[in-house]
Amino acid sequence: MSKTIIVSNRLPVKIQRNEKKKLEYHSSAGGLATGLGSIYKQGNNLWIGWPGIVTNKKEEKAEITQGIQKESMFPVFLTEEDIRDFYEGFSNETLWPNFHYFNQYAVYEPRLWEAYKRVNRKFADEIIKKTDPDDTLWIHDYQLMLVPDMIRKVHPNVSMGFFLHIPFPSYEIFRLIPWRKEILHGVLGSDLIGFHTYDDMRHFLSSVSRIVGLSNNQGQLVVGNRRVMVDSFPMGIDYDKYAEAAASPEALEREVHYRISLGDQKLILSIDRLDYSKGIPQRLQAFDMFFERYPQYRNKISLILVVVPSRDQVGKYKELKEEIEGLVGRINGKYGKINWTPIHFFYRSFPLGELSAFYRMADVALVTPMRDGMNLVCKEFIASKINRKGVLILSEMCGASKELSDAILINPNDLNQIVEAIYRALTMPEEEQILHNTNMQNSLKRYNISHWVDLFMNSLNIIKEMQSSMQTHKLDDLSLEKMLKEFSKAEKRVIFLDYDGTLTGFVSDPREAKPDEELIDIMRRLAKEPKNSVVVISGRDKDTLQEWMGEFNVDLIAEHGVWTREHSKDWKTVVAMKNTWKKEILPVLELYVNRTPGSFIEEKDFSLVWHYRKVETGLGELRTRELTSHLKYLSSNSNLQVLEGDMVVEIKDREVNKGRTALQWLQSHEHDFVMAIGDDFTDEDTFKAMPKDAYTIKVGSVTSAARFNVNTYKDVRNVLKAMLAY
Ligand code: GDG
Repeated sequence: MSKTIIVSNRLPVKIQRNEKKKLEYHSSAGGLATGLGSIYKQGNNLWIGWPGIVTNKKEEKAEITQGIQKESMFPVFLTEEDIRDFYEGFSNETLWPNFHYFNQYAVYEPRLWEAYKRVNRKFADEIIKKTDPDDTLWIHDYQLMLVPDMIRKVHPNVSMGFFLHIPFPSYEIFRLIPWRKEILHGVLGSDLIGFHTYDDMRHFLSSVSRIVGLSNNQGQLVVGNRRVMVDSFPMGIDYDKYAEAAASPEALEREVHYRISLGDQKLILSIDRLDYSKGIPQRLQAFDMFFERYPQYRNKISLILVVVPSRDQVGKYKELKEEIEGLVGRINGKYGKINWTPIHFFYRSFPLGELSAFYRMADVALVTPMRDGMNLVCKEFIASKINRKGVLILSEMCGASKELSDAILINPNDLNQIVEAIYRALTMPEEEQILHNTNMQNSLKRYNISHWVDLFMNSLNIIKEMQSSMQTHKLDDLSLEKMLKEFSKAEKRVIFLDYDGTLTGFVSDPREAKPDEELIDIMRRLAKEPKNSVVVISGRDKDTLQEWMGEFNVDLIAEHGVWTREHSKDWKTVVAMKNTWKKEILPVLELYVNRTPGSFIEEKDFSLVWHYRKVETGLGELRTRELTSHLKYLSSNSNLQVLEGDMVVEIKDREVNKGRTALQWLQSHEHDFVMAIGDDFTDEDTFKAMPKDAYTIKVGSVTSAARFNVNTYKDVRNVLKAMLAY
């Protein structure tokens, strides 16, 4: 039976040695662990990761392996050196700052990169040992970005998802990493790549396009012969858990207890892990400014500042801790009174019961990260508001801000705005608070953690089904053999061949795509055989086609079916064609050439083509969108068709297409074997026009009307060579 394996750097378990040096296990109640509990605890499913304890002793490793086995976990053991160079090093000193736009803190050291590769390999090796070919894997986060490709190399068909919990930066930031290409290739080993927000996904796709050279179609990429889907899945929380904890007698009891010490002051809550991405010093500065600007609130409000210890072995984090302590001391010293403390500072973590009492009591939550992939604290605060009173101030740099638009959204760099947001929050009428919180609660209830898990897993299934439905199209050895047999028995064989992308690869200057020696040899031998009728059917102009293919005994169809030429006869047009429309369209295309360096116009007898293969990546795509909508507007009442091809936009008469001309050709020639090969959407018309039993072959692995597909023009040449040799 197939199983599901979750993989993350850290397992959801805490292992400690007690006074008697015996190991104690505490399971973690983090959001991810709760959400994924529905998966990894079922049947023979597993969670693989580091158990959070360093040991070199064989017996202890065996004990831990056994100890967590009953919790469906399997350990990957890391050494002190791994933790230092892979975890604290490359993960937290290279990827974390770069991905959070703190590039000034990022270290780019080859030694750390080597450790990252080494430990990713260590994870991959352990995962591979546990994986069967039909299993499903879900790999989590920035520490393990190379793992998917490492696994894919061993298990080409395994179903594998990857989710990034932190932001994916814009290309301009990501490109700074010397190993950017390897990192992207690593992640692209997955079938489904998930991010918290659409912006993260957009940034990732733009890096893939610029660095790896793969463009996407609505988030789908074709990597080798595999289709990969990229999408956003905003992570939710275990809503009921927080709502129930806040409503529990324990939380109420704690609130009463705290209130006795605090009196009736209003409370502002701030909870984060110690991290520079969370904007804690900026938040404190804004708090200071607030008391300057609104002195009437001195004595009346307090900030509960919870900072959860994290990574405090890393230099930048130590400095941050000292900075926060300094600021808290200064503010408390400046405004504090015997009976009033402006900031209650806790550098530790609290059990859920206490955390929940804080959420419950707070009038305002101040969540102002400089960058945050999602941020769950703000969602937990809203879920804990049983009476729906309370105000959330939220940084627009958090993924959560995309969902929680009912919060007071602020730019964390604008301290003035934070100060005014605090004032607005403290003075917001209760009805308004209830209205906003009701909206946010409804959304958080619906998009909760189990919804997130289901959505991701369903999408992974969909992409796998899509891949397998495409696989049935692959021209495998069996189908090839069958085709060759039919071909050899036939007496009147018709072979339609598209040119660019089918018989040759793409080059940046279309005039340079001349046939090479191998192709010349194939064409000559194919055409020489009297049983074969070869028709080259292309979008090229007739002169180029004649120059390149005229010497062979083949028929030609040029300009997507405008012109036909039976061997050694004259060119003729299929229908009476007009090209007066060109006068009107040409100046429009020229306007776009003027605005887009590197683009150029190709004029054919009955069509016009705007080429952008040499244009800066991104700009070409942008102009294409503008140009096509402009042209579609201009041609709405005419019989013109605007086609987007591979780095081209083509405008032609709607009446003409390859399919129509190919069909006419076929009707006037006898045949007992038909084959058609092509690579782009214009060839789809040819495929559709062919008889049902024809061998239609698409070059590339995208959905097509063709019966079969092959990967590249090289495979096409191999098929033709096999026909010649049969
Ligand atoms: C990363 C991304 C993304 C905090 N203090 C205590 C405590 N917590 C819990 C909170 C919350 C979690 O820690 C923090 O989660 P965040 O999402 O806010 O931030 P990161 O740790 O940076 O998480 C982030 C997340 O991954 C998920 O994808 O949202 O953007 O950076 O659940 O409740 N829990 C307890 N005591 C505390 O004192 N028990």
